Amino acid sequence: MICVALTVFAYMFQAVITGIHERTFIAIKPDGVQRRLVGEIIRRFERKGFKLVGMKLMQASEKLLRDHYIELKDRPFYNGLVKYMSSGPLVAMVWQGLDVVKVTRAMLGETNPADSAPGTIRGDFCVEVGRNVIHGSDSVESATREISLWFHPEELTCWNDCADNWIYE
Ligand code: D4T
Repeated sequence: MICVALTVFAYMFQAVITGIHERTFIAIKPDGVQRRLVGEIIRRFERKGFKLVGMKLMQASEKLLRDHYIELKDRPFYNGLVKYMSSGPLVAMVWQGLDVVKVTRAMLGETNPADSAPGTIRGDFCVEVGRNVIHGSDSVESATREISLWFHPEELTCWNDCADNWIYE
């Protein structure tokens, strides 16, 4: 019930929610889907202890991607990035948990896979910045914006996690 109220509140007021209800937007990019990395990536977040509250396989429109990457619109790679991201299906997800934005960014690795440590997703599964397999929101504010861009409130599911007492003290 609290979770549903927080979801509606976050959508109505673009409110930033932290603590164990913090959420982030993660997308397995078209190269991640084509390379059959979906199961491996989801497994990592699940085993960490985060909770999946939204997921869909979709081919995103150029319009959605232009909005998503609006801050990069003046960068030389922007058009190529939008084309690649719209070129095939991706998996859009919302994950929830304590410090989920910061922790999932660490699990992703650096934007450039060459700078990503082994053990991170980009460090383990890719080599070039333009095919870096996964996106994750870089701040709680970006997460709020991105979740409302990619998901309708009713597409997010609040569910009781029976492992909560073993993940949080
Ligand atoms: P995303 O947003 O995909 O999680 O990436 P980051 O948050 O780690 O990095 P970003 O916003 O700076 O870049 C977005 C996206 O653009 C691609 N890119 C980036 C690229 O193709 N060429 C480049 O030179 C850079 C810097 C990769 C990620």
